[in-house]
Amino acid sequence: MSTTGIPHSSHWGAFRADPTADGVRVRAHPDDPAPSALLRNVAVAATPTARVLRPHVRRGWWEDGPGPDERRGRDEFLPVEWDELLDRVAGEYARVLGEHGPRAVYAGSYGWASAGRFHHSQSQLHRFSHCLGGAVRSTWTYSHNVGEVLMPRVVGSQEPLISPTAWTSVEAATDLVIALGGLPAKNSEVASGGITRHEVAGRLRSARARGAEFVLVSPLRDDLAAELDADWFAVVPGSDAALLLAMCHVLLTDGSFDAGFLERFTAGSEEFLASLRGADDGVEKTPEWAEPLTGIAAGRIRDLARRAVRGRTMITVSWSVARTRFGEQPLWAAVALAAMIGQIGLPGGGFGHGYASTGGVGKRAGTYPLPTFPQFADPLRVRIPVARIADALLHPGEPYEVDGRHETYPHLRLVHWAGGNPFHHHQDLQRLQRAFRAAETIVVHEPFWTSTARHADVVFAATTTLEREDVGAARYDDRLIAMGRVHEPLGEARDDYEVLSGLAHRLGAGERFTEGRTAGEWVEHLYEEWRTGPAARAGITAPPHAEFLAAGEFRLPPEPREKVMFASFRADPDRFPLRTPSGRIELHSETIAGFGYDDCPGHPVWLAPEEQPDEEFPLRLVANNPATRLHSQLDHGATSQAGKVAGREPVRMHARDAAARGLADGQVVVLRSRRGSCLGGLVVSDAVREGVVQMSTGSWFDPVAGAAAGVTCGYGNVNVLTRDVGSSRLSQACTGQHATVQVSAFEGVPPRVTIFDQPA
Ligand SMILES: Nc1nc2c(c(=O)[nH]1)N[C@H]1C(S)=C(S)[C@@H](COP(=O)(O)OP(=O)(O)OC[C@H]3O[C@@H](n4cnc5c(=O)[nH]c(N)nc54)[C@H](O)[C@@H]3O)O[C@H]1N2
Ligand SMILES: Nc1nc2c(c(=O)[nH]1)N[C@H]1C(S)=C(S)[C@@H](COP(=O)(O)OP(=O)(O)OC[C@H]3O[C@@H](n4cnc5c(=O)[nH]c(N)nc54)[C@H](O)[C@@H]3O)O[C@H]1N2
Ligand SMILES: [Mo]
Repeated sequence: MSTTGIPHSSHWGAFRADPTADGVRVRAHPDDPAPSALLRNVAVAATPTARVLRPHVRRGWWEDGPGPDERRGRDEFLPVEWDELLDRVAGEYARVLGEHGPRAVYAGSYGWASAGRFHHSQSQLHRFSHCLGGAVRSTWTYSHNVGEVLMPRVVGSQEPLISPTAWTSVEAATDLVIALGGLPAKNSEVASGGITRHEVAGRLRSARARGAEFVLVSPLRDDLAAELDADWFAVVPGSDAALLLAMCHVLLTDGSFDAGFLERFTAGSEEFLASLRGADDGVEKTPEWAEPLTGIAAGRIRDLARRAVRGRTMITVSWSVARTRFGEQPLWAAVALAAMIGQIGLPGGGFGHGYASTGGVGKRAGTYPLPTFPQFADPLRVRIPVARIADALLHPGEPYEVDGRHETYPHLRLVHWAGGNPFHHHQDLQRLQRAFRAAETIVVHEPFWTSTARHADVVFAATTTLEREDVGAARYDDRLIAMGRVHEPLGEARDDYEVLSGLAHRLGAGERFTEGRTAGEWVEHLYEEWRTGPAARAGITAPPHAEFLAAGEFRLPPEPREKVMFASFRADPDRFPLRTPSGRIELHSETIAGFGYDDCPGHPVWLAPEEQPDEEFPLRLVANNPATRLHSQLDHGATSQAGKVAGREPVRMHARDAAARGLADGQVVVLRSRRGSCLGGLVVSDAVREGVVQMSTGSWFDPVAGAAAGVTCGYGNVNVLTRDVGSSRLSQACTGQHATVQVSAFEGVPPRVTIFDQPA
């Protein structure tokens, strides 16, 4: 690379860093056409603020030993010596494994941690537990759990969410983009594992310049860039399935749907079309039926359906639309609508799930192998759906259903988390507190005093990515980045690898876990293994490690072809059938129907979420991903802090809703739901549909400031409000995107935010 600085990478962009007297200076990668403002959050990681500088234990656990404990989350923390603590934790592992076996250990450890192929906390922890006979793990993601379960049943794979038709194809060929949940610029700033070039905004702009038109279906107007001149359908949150079914009904009654496509490429279209006519419930799914549900005038729904069959149409459903109660329905209904339009498998047409939900989706096919840290096989193979963690901790031994199976929650006694923040990502945080208090030991690796660290018994002080070397690479990016160490570890922080090595040695698995390599040796080894093995076999000529380091990065060759999802299926469905029972797109699934779930029947239907606005909680909350940070990461960083209002997480509301409550822009407000309450800083905005409030995730859960203010969280963690219930028995997915709430003025002096202080 031509410019100076230490190459490094993050989920929100590759960058160069220079150590300075008081921290680090960060600059975007020179080839990035649209660097993310999130880069300005990075510098704070190099300061002691909110850092775990030494290993700590909770006093009650240290003195009284493991066990369910009501003090968890409010007890004192003691700094301890590394060796003493590793001995104690190894002893606790030996106890739990000896008395109860690996089914008593939970090492799912969901979370995004940091970029880098070796120091990936979750991979590290999984390898560690696989060396010890396994542990209960989680399956699927908070991001797109519904798609992970439903898409294989409907179209035979996860392609619509992993690698849909390429952006380049949309840019070149799409006439109309219908974006449910939008294509928010904020989300495409992030891509798991790292991203060198942020291209989504540019692709959308050039599609628009060519003449493509955009329809935004979302309660928020800014889910699509203003420059795209979108037609805004300010839909009622959670009603997309009704909108889509009504559009299907219009095509059916107009006779303008592609009957030949349904015949040749789908299964179950008869049942689905009959259901539109009311075969299931006697109700015709007309635009007039959908109007009161969606808040969209019947005439506009009818026009949109007719526009959709006029040219090449791409329907995209953001991941958020499925991160809801009955979230299977809008996604399946979108597939059905795209099938009726008949353009699946054509350039720029059909559907996708999650365009712009990250910067990676649709970027490239990601077919090349990447350097990979081996985790070994999981000897236990017991998994719980990722968002059912509190259920599992609170209901050991109890049955639950998922994807057609009857399962039982294991009794989890030892919980081990590295690289995730469940007290950010999970719903109904007071319930999660009860769940954590039911465990016997909670071990957390964290660079920062997050709320999860504060609810643990053992807090291992972890290094940040800036404090170590790694190789950066991601499925949707075309660079390998030689991530360099930017500064020495703060305090006594250690790499997750070093901590786990210490535990593994004490438990007799040290040699297997480390294979005798230091972290630095591993990084070089992963690169060289990749270079001489899978990369060479894929025809990639990468330089030896020393040259890679000197260059700072390596650029992968361009992908061989532009991707159009299901193009070969369309060309010859008998030779290239989908991996569904029928080999076709299943508009009605006998398999799913056979499960007998009333919360997810055999074809897409309209199901109204149980929690509807009422007198007590009249507003619909949209709890989306934040614009100013990645989840909860670096919430104390410059960009995140600049976005706060009155020192709290902003909550946006329409002017008429604010006026009805006598609320003014900039004031501190209280949000309440059936689960809990938090403070927020009010922003009055006409970009929000009336009756909706929007508050992003990721402000750290601050129960101390909450207690001072008489609320659950005094800073603005939206997950004290959300409901901890699965999407349906099919996917059991996170439904954190929605809740019903009330908002009122906060009376009195807002409490000081304490969550970035060192704990007592
Ligand atoms: N209400 C609601 N809730 C949601 C969502 C929503 O839409 N609405 N979205 C959900 C989604 S999609 C997701 S993906 C989740 C995200 O949830 P998480 O991925 O759990 O959130 P992060 O804040 O990214 O947590 C990562 C943690 O890893 C730590 N970390 C970083 N690097 C390292 C490291 O090297 N070692 C160690 N030990 N730790 C490290 C960070 O400090 C941070 O605390 O949230 C979910 N929660
Ligand atoms: N800046 C930033 N980018 C991120 C992340 C981050 O934390 N910060 N997180 C990353 C991760 S892990 C993920 S999984 C993705 C998440 O990607 P998404 O799930 O797509 O993102 P969200 O921001 O949760 O939601 C997108 C929009 O959906 C709209 N929406 C909500 N409910 C409804 C509804 O019922 N109907 C319709 N039509 N629209 C609705 C909201 O207005 C919201 O702004 O983002 C990734 N990108
Ligand atoms: Mo996510």
